Amino acid sequence: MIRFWPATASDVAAQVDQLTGVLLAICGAILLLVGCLLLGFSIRYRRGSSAKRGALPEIVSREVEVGWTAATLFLALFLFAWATGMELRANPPQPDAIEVHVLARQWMWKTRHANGAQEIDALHVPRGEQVRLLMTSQDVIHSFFVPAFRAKQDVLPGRLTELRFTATETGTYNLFCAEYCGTLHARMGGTVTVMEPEDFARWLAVQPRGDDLAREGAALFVSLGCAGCHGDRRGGSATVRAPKLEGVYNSPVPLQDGRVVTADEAYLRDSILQPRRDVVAGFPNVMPSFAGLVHEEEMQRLLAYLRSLKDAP
Ligand code: HEC
Ligand SMILES: [Cu+2]
Repeated sequence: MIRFWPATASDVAAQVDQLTGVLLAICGAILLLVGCLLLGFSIRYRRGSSAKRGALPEIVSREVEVGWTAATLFLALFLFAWATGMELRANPPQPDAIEVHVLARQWMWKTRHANGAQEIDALHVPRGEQVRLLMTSQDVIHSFFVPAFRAKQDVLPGRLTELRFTATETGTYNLFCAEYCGTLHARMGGTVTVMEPEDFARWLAVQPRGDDLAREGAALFVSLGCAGCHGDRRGGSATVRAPKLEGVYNSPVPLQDGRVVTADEAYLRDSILQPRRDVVAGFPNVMPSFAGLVHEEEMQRLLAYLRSLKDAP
């Protein structure tokens, strides 16, 4: 069966459809107008017809010209304001959003829930709760696209991108890669299954899993040698003066060059891969770069660990 319109399964889907419908209608009207004029003039001024030719008649006054230029300008501005406003208001971040790490590679999607449950080319989410995807790619640019949610976001190597959505209808929906990424791009897809929250909790509880992400991250933190500098000074293991990482997540960090940045995931990630870029004020620039030493899945675990570190009371 050919589907002309995807299912409507997220809280923004209906609004996006309205906008798309209006855009289609405007484009259709313009197409129709230009098409009819084209056809009409081709018939009227065909070779050999007796229609009057010669200099343009002066019927198009200046007012009309100014009028239609202004009208199309305002139409364009109106569409811009509408679309941008919708985008900005859609899915404001919620603190209790469900977080899922997504790793894209040629040609599959790996998703990982906070408790360590992993899926391949599949994602299970509860209905009615915001889902926050933290995405990165292991190779080339991909794009995470779920038409039923009207949700799409590029997934880039070496960078963390974020996509938030709230599903409103249970069911199974298509997931596509929407950025050409090589031979099997067309088959790089999967499904997103939306379940009732109770069913989702039950599903999540019975998934096979390793340790949770944060625990695995804690082990990496020691094995990679981070703890040697960032470790607990009371324990005496730290030899270099390095900032304490407890409670750093989402807090403001003053940098050497005077800027103050918020330590979100992207900042933490950059701090590990490019420590020279944002040096914390008052600390020596001695942290080595871990680029090439920490692969993306390890980075997910490290970030989960860093975020789990609460400020000691
Ligand atoms: C040789 C000592 C050393 C090692 C090893 C080290 N760091 Fe650092 N780290 C530092 C120093 C010094 C700073 C502060 C200066 C800067 O920002 O570069 C820092 C800064 C950071 C920051 C930013 C902190 C803030 O308050 O904004 C993070 C996050 C971080 N390190 C994580 C790690 C992780 C994860 C590892 C292991 C993969 C690691 N570090 C290994 C010394 C080290
Ligand atoms: Cu792809």
